This record gives sequence, structure tokens and C-alpha cells, in this order.
Amino acid sequence: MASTVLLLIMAVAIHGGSDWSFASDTISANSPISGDRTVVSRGGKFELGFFSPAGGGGSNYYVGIWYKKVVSQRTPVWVANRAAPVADPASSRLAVAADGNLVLTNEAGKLVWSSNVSSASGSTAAALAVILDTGNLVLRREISGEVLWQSVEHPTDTWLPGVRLGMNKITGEITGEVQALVSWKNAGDPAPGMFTLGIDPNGSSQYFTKWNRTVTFWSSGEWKDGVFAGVPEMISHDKYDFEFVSDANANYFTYSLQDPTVISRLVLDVSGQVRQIMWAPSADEWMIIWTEPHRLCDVYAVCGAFGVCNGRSEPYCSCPAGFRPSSAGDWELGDHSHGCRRNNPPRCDGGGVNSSSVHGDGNGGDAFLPAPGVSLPRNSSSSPASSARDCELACLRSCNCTAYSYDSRCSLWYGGLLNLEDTGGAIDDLLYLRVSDMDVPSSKGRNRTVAFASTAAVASILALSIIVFVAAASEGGNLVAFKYGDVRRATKNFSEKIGGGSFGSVYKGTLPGGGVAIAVKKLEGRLCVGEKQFRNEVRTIGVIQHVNLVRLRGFSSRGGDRLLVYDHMPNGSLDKVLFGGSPALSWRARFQIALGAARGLLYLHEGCRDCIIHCDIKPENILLDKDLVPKVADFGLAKLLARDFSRVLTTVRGTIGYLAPEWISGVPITVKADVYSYGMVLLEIVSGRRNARCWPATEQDPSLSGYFPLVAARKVSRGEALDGLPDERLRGDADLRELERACRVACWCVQDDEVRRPTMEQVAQALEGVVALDVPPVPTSLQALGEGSAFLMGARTSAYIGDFSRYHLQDSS
Ligand SMILES: *[C@@H]1O[C@H](CO)[C@@H](O)[C@H](O)[C@H]1NC(C)=O
Ligand SMILES: *[C@@H]1O[C@H](CO)[C@@H](O)[C@H](O)[C@H]1NC(C)=O
Ligand SMILES: *[C@@H]1O[C@H](CO)[C@@H](O)[C@H](O)[C@H]1NC(C)=O
Ligand SMILES: *[C@@H]1O[C@H](CO)[C@@H](O)[C@H](O)[C@H]1NC(C)=O
Ligand SMILES: *[C@@H]1O[C@H](CO)[C@@H](O)[C@H](O)[C@H]1NC(C)=O
Ligand SMILES: *[C@@H]1O[C@H](CO)[C@@H](O)[C@H](O)[C@H]1NC(C)=O
Ligand SMILES: *[C@@H]1O[C@H](CO)[C@@H](O)[C@H](O)[C@H]1NC(C)=O
Ligand SMILES: *[C@@H]1O[C@H](CO)[C@@H](O)[C@H](O)[C@H]1NC(C)=O
Ligand SMILES: CC(=O)N[C@H]1CO[C@H](CO)[C@@H](O)[C@@H]1O
Repeated sequence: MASTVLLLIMAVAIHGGSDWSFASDTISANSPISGDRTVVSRGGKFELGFFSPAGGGGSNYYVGIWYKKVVSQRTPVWVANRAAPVADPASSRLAVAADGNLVLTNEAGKLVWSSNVSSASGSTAAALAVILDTGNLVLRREISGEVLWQSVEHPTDTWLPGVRLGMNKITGEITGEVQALVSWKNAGDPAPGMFTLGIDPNGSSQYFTKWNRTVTFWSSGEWKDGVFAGVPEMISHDKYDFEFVSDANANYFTYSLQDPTVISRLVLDVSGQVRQIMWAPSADEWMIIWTEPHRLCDVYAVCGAFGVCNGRSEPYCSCPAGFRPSSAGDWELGDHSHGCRRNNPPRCDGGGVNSSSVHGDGNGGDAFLPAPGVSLPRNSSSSPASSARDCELACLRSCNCTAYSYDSRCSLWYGGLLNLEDTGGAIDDLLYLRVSDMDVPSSKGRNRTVAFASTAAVASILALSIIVFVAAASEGGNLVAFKYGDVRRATKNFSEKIGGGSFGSVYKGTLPGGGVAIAVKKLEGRLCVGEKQFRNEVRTIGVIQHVNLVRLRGFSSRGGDRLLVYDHMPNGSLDKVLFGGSPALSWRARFQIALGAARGLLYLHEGCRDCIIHCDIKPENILLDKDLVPKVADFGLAKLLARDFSRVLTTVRGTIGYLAPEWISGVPITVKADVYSYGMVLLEIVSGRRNARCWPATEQDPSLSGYFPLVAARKVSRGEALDGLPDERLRGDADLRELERACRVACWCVQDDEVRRPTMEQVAQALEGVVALDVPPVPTSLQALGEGSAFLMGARTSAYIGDFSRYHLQDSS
């Protein structure tokens, strides 16, 4: 008896422990996956089991592989039955079938997915599936170890390190098979979506991203000297080693991470962007390292037919006035492929146009609504119409004409319009979209306002997320969750407005009891933008305190209203005191403000647990208390950067005139972007004027005319006397040593190459005189900007300037 047991143990040992059915990384005929059971790779990196995607409603289950260590957000990297969910994992089974294939059966016992290899059968059904630490699920013969099938050869939307993504020139079954990543349909549904990423089937070394399997809208460019021609930012990512292999059998790339403990993946996102994403353990968050195409709006049909893409803020897709999402549920989950449809179908009264119906007076015809700021789609047809009115009629006459634009010539569009983009700026030729006249506001009312429509679904999702979020926020930190009514009373019904911007308005108030003066920021704007800024601000500043950072006391939210409660700063923001104040700020006060702001920023960048990039340093965001102590404020745009990373890619934020050049080129952003903005502010503190204002030539010193940062940089670099630079209202009353330090610091801060810019610590030390800085060179971008007069007008209105033209930013003040 004892010897039988011993024999059994020996048999286990001979077959290799891990292949035995008890092994926790193995699926076999006798140990299927079902219910909550999972298998975990030996090193504990990956786990396989049933899951239900967040946002998917919780009723659909899939077999997938996810990171074992990323606990807070289950992140699947591979899905088996991506288009065939099961409803009940407890009665569904993933097992090795009698023919040796790995098969998934649902609650009814019906086959829903199979590894489907014909060569699996043959010898007896002794096959095992093992999950490896690379994230690969391998089906192999138990005895010979011959690999029958592996998940990495059938990727879903994720490309893991070490995995080959390419093309088999010769495979057993198919010749020239391209392995492609296929995006999820939406955030809650792993079914194949609209976008695919695969290598050039013609054999070159480039990748293409396609829409609907047909339209190629992005190419990586060919591989040359260690980078893809179209992805130059790869060079700055020394953490990744890409390798291209092209031989008789295959063409593929693979990549590896220099630090194997880093968790990183390449994903074809639901939006159509390829994203490199890393896990930041200290922030407990995924960080996007780079994206291609850089701009979401460059993804083909990114917002679907009639959807309008906006690259400057979130949500990036919206529907024009008179339209709503065709499929609200998909839309909210990030699948915009269905686009927008009219609130009411157009009547299309076609040829017999009655002029009265054109104006939308409710007589039951079709009408047009303008889409301000929206670029004209390509592919128009022209019509001989010679007036705007005739052009409108020409469009009305044809049932399938959906839009027109008239500017001395008449352009018409037919069918669904793709790739509409909200440029945020004035467009010379206004696009008019055909709608039912029921959607045209009555002409008796106010002027037609053309706000972009948001959907009711947003509100409910938002309400839910606020509840969850507020619950989370009130657990940590000493923030107060105020009652909405209390804040309303404290501000006397929001009666004393002391400021405002694109985010909403700021009201003054007094807390009951101690009589503490507070400033209440009421976030407005489109629902999701406000929500995001609200959460961002509470999360960013709620947990940090520094004498040079504004103090958030608490917050409140009710319905769609979100309030942030700060200490009130009696002297307002720096721009008011600096540019408008009377008497002018003394040099001493200016220098202290510069130093304090530098210390506040230094704390943000280096003092707290995670590095924070403010992203919008400008005088409006530096507040002054009663003693003129500066407090850096407005963290609505701030970007939390985990300690693990020095750079992160985000959408363009900030304000023209203070934006570092790297924002424009689309490369990842570091804390040095704030250093640049700080340098620009420092120059304004010196001059007492907006940099963007053109200085008139003066008789005393003609060299002082022009773009101030350029004037200052030239003087500093030539070692010329700087006494002409400070605000003339100071009448020369400035400490020349401090002036010299401030100007040198500022000119180093605004260098084109972020590597040359000092850190905020060096800035603070240089201002204090603890360290000395060399003479800085004149930054080339300043020269370019100084010569482009368009820039000088750009700061207040939306701007179209050189490279900036791709981003039409609006000054938020
Ligand atoms: C297996 O592959 C064949 C063709 O190779 C296909 O017709 C069949 O639908 C596949 N079965 C499953 C379950 O995927
Ligand atoms: C592949 O090559 C064929 C013929 O040479 C050409 O017609 C086709 O456009 C190429 N496809 C791509 C994606 O370059
Ligand atoms: C995608 O392509 C298929 C055929 O290739 C076509 O039937 C379908 O209408 C296309 N989808 C869209 C949204 O254009
Ligand atoms: C135009 O309006 C007139 C009177 O309002 C009506 O008799 C006629 O039927 C209308 N024509 C069409 C095509 O709707
Ligand atoms: C422009 O329209 C024509 C047909 O009218 C179509 O064949 C072509 O693909 C369109 N081009 C684009 C870029 O949409
Ligand atoms: C508009 O629709 C008609 C039929 O309804 C069709 O004959 C015509 O080609 C269409 N025009 C365009 C530009 O699609
Ligand atoms: C309404 O529009 C007219 C002309 O389009 C404009 O002159 C007027 O200022 C507008 N009124 C308001 C309140 O916007
Ligand atoms: C505050 O405003 C609301 C609505 O605007 C009004 O109903 C209420 O009476 C106001 N309360 C005070 C104290 O002014
Ligand atoms: C320059 C300026 O406006 N200073 C004011 C700051 O606030 C204190 C107290 O409110 C005033 O006394 C200063 O005049």
C-alpha cells in the first residue's frame, strides 16, 4: 500500500510538478476553470480566469488574462471569448477537451470558444494549458511538450513585452497571416471594435492603424536606426528595446523592457490611438507614456458620423446642436463609431421647398443650424448657387444633402460627415448642418445659441461617480465635505462674484462661526470637463499643504454643481496687482513673490509623495494673501506624475504665452514645462506687463522695443546693463543684483531644450543667490516668436500661430 503511494509521488515528480493537475498555473482535463477559480503564473505576474469588464454592466463574463499585481484596476491583456460572453461563470467551463483543444463551454454546455487547432487531436488527449509569467497561455502536449497553440499568437488589443507582433510568411494553415491588434468595441465590451493595428502585409517594416479594416489613417513609418520614422519620440524611451526580425518565415517586431519589474503594455485603445502605458505603483494608476497618432482628432472617424472631435478638452467627442449620440450607451463607454444623429429626423420636403419652412418657423420643414468653430469636412461638392440663401436652398432641394457652407462659393455635403473637428477658433466659413426645424430655436427667443449637446446619460453616470468619489475623498485627509446649502448661505446665494474663467466662477463668502473668509469656486462648463477638473483638483491639492500653495478647505457637490472651498486671498491674483494695481508693486514685493512662487512650485515638483506638474502657471494662478505672500492655485489642469516616471504625455493644457514648446510638438511633458511657464511669469514680474504685449519703441532706448522676453534674453546674453528692463513705474527703484539674478533665471527657464532649463530647486537657489548661473543663450523659439507678430496678438484671443496652429487654445482669462 505504502509503495503504491510512493510510486504515485514518483510519477508526479517524473512528469514535472507543474504539469500535474493540482498545479495552480495549469488547466487540464480534470482541472477546468470555472466560477471564481483562477490560475496564476508561477512568478505571480499574470492570472487567468473569468471576469466581467468594468463598465460592461456586470452581466457578461469572459475568460481573460490580467495582471495579478495590478489589484485596484483589473486590466485584461488578453480575452478568449471576446465576442461571445457567457452569462454564468459558475456553470461555464474552460477545460482541455477530449480532442486536446482548449475549449470554453457556457452554462448550457454549448461551445462558445475553442483554441481550434486541428493538430491537437491525433495522439491521446494528453494536453495541458499553462499560464506563463510572460502573460502567455500555452497549450502543449503533456509528454512531448510540443506547443499546440499559444495566446500570444492570437492577441486581442494588447501587445505585451516579449511578444512578436508581425506576419507569418509561411504558416501551416494560412500564408501571409498578419497578427493584428483589434481594439475593444468599447470600454465595457471586448468584442472586436473599429480599429486594427498590424504590420504592413506587403513586407515593409511599418505598422498601420486602420479604421473598419479598410481606411489606413496612421503609419509608424519604416524602421530605421532603431526608431520608426513616424515615431521619433521613441528615442527618448530608453527603457524599451525594440527589435525587428525579417526572415524567410516571418516579419515581426518584439520589444523588451530593460527593467523587468516595470509593468508596461502597448494597447490599441478604444479611441483608435496606440498607447504605451505603464503602471505607476506609487500612484496606483496607469500612466500614458506616448500615443500615436498624437492627436485623438487625427484618428479616422474618431467621433463617428456628425460627431465633433475636440482635441483640447474632455470629452473629446460631442454632438453638434440638433444632434445626439446615435447609441448613448456605447457613446458613454467610449465607442463613438455610431456617431450622432438628429434629434428629430429631417422631413426632407425636397423639391417643393416652401420658403417659409427654411427659416425654421415650425411649419414642418427642414432647417440648418450653424456649427461654429467646426472645420469644414473635405470632399465637398460645389453648387453654382451665388448667394448664401441660394446655397441653402440648393442643399434643401436634395434629400441627401446634409450640410452647406457659403463663402462666395457654395459647398454642399452629402451623407454622414466624418472627421468634423472643433478647432476652438473662428472659422471663416461657417458649416451649416441640416436638421429638422423642430430643433431650431424659435426666432422670437434669444439669439440662436449653439451649445454642443450633452446627453442625459452623462448626468446619471456623473452622479454615480460623484457619490463614489466623495465617499473616497472624505475618508482620507482633513478635507471637509460641505453641505451644499451651507456653502450657498456662506456665499449669500453666490452673490459676490470675485473672479471667473473658462472653468466657472469664484464667489466670496464667510464661514459661519469663526468668520473665516472663503473663496468658493463653482465649476461650470460641460459636465465632464467640470467633473474631471473637480476630481483632479480635490485629489491633487486636497492632500498637500505648503505656505506657497493655496489651501483647499473642502468641497461640495450636489447634482451637477460642484464647489471647491478655499481660503480667501484678499489681494487677489498676481495679474491684477502686477498689471493693473496702483500703486505699482515695489521691487521688494515682486522679488518675494517670485521667490515664494518658486518655492511653491518646488514643493509641487519634489516635495510631495508624487510629483505634480501644475501645467498652467501664469499670473492668474498665483494668488496673494493679505501680506502679499504668493500661493500657487488652480490645480484643475495639474497632472499627477508618479515618482517612477519623469515624463508623461497628456493632452495640451495651459495657456498660450506660457506654454513650453514641447507642448506643441506632442512629446511627453516633464516638470520642466512648469519651469518654462514660470520663466515667462518671472519676466512679467520684472516688466510689470504682459510678455505678449508689444512694447512700443521708446526714444531713450530703442533696443527695448519688441517682444519683451526676446529683448531681455538678448540683453542678458550680451551682458548688457539691465536697468532698462524693470517696470518703469518703479522709477529705477530695483535691486540690481536681484534684477540680474531674476533675469538670468528667467532666461534659463525659457530655454527650448527642457534639459537646459534649471529645476525649481535651482531656480529658488539662484534667486536666493546661493548658486550663481552662467550667462544663458538666447532661446531660438523666442526669436521665432518675437518675429511673428501674430503671437503678440495671440494671448487674448484664440490664436493661429506657426506651429501653434494645430492647437487653437483660448486664453481662459
Ligand atoms: C475553427 O476553425 C474553423 C476554420 O479553421 C472555423 O470554420 C470554425 O468556425 C472554428 N471554430 C471555432 C469554434 O472557432
Ligand atoms: C501592397 O502592394 C500592392 C502591389 O504592389 C499595392 O497595390 C498595395 O497598395 C500595397 N499595399 C500597401 C498597404 O502598401
Ligand atoms: C465598415 O465596412 C463594412 C464593409 O467592409 C461596411 O459594410 C460598413 O458599413 C462599414 N462601416 C461603416 C461605419 O462605415
Ligand atoms: C408650400 O406652402 C403652400 C402654402 O403654405 C402649400 O399650399 C404647399 O403645398 C406647400 N408646398 C410644399 C411642397 O410643401
Ligand atoms: C470623397 O467622395 C467620394 C465619392 O463622392 C469617395 O469615393 C471618396 O472616398 C471620398 N473621399 C474621402 C476622403 O472621403
Ligand atoms: C442622393 O440620392 C439620390 C437618390 O435618392 C441619388 O440618386 C444621388 O446620387 C444621391 N446623391 C449623392 C451626392 O449622394
Ligand atoms: C443677436 O444677433 C445679432 C446679429 O446676429 C447681434 O447683433 C446681437 O448682438 C445678438 N444679440 C445677442 C444678445 O447676442
Ligand atoms: C437664493 O436664490 C434662490 C434661487 O435663485 C432663491 O429662491 C432664494 O430665495 C435665494 N435666497 C436668498 C437668501 O437670497
Ligand atoms: C498691493 C495690495 O493690494 N495690497 C493690499 C493687500 O491686502 C492688504 C489687506 O487687505 C491691504 O492692506 C493691501 O493694501
